[in-house]
Amino acid sequence: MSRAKTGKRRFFGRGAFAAGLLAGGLAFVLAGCWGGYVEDLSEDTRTPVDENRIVVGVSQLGSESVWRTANTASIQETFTRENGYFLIFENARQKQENQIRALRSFISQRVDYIVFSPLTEEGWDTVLQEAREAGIPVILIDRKVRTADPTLYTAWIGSDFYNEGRMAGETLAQYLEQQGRQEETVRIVVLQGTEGSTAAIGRTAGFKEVAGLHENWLILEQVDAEFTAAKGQEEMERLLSQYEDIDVLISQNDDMTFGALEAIRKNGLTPGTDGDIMVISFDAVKDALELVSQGVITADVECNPEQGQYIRRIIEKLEAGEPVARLYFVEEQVYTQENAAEAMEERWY
Ligand code: GZL
Ligand code: ZN
Repeated sequence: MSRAKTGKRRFFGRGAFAAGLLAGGLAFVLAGCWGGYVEDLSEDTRTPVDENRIVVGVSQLGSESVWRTANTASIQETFTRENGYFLIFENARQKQENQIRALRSFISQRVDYIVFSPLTEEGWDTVLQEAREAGIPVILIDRKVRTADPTLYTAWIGSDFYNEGRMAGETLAQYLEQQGRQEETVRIVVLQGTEGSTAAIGRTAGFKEVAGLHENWLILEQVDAEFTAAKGQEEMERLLSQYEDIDVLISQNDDMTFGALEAIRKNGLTPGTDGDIMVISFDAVKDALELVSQGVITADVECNPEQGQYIRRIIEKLEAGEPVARLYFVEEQVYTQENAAEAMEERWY
């Protein structure tokens, strides 16, 4: 719905917003909160939210990993004043209730668009119905919501996590074949990401599909290590104490991998393609690609966090009244010792 066409200019949102800012500022000055110094606000040079700027409310699920930080940076460098946006950015610190509260505040501020990465898939219908009643389009990024009513969001941008899981399995199979290990039992442990998150669900299912094709693969245990380095180390220490022979670690993000590598080394074992434990990871952040080029991590399945421009393109289409697809998959590939070094050059995260 383009603002010009429908005349549906959300001045109220921006107007209220600007008024709020001004009033807030005025109240702040009049209250003498600056220690008695009262600025003559009639000279106020601040530009209220320019009525042609598009107000975007973003609820980011947290800052648990290098990937997440890069995803946030991609959003913040896209929705700038120069690009014609007014960004309201909230970090939910891994709590769904903080995301729901943020979405409700975006609705009451009548933003033009709501963008969020749902921590886990369940429990969003009510707040998404409220956004629809307010006429505010919702764009999902990264993870998905499980809902019986797909019209509750306009579009989703993210990765094909199921395919990421399959790529991890297929790459592991290639390396084991090169090593002639098609017969012996291959004992595998899996560090999963946040339970109930689309990334963990998809990567687990995709890997399992490939594992099912190799009857000599034995998945000893899969455990939620919350996508963090600390939890990854803690759970890997426990797995190493519980199983005397682990051949492969599948770790669903690089942060958990960094923690797990610490645990493996502390246990006196050598991680690596030719070491005691072969490691397959996800995200392919710069520091992990370094380890891939050294053969410490055998393969790293990329998960592209740079979604800001994809979101912007969708918003611009909506502004122009053009139809948008519901699903947008970002490009990504698997990195091994063959291609990790060159990828590191342009990797900024
Ligand atoms: C994947 C994203 C995952 C990353 C982790 O798109 O949801 O969450 O793989 C992040 O690094 O914590
Ligand atoms: Zn073994």
